[in-house]
Amino acid sequence: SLQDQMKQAVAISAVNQIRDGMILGLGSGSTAALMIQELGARIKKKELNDIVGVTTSFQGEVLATELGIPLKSLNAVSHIDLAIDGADEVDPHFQLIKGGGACHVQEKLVAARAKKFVVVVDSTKLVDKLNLSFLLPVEVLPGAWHQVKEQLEEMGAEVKLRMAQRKAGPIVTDQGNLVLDILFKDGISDPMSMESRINNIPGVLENGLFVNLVDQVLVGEINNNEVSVR
Ligand code: DER
Repeated sequence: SLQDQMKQAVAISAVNQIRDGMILGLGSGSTAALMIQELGARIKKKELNDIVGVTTSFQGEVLATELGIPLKSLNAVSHIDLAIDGADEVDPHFQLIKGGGACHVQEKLVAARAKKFVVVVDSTKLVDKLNLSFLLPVEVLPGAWHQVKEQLEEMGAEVKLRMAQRKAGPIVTDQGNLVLDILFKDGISDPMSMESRINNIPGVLENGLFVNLVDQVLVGEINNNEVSVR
């Protein structure tokens, strides 16, 4: 599909920024997976050498392991040179909603640690205002999900516990927590204060607002059927 072509184009353009010896933050989701595949191919062809990856999910860990990309834990690295990850929404100030894949806890740790954080998206992710359509994920301790749901509702949000597809009951994250997906009917105009307000609720571990973390956004878009990146 066109969207897949856009994702592939931005994934490749991000990999072109990688240099030998880098410690890389490897994101989660379908666009990041294409980036990891491309990285694995270049390592296999010895076009890239001495790369160390830090993953942001079991998804990334499984894929990178299958591709033979050397991995280290976050605690084992002194820094991250470049982190590459997808996003669900990007606003004009480069603020993000992430967490469509419920991986935003480790993704934000890696993004915050990286010297350069590059986001790879297809053009459908660009929005004027966050949370008008894409739900904001909030990772909560399993024992606290109901009271957190009520506190978010008091803040004016619609709140849904994210249910699993091929498992009975709610999804469980890589950290063993649950996810509440929330929507403010007028969207989020001040992501900075909203991020800290939500994370300050007892029982909340993290939410999918990524504020002032992005250094560069690579966008695949279709201009006269060409996929361009900017
Ligand atoms: O879950 C995540 O944060 C992913 O990075 C998501 O934001 C983007 O996933 P996609 O590339 O499959 O659209």
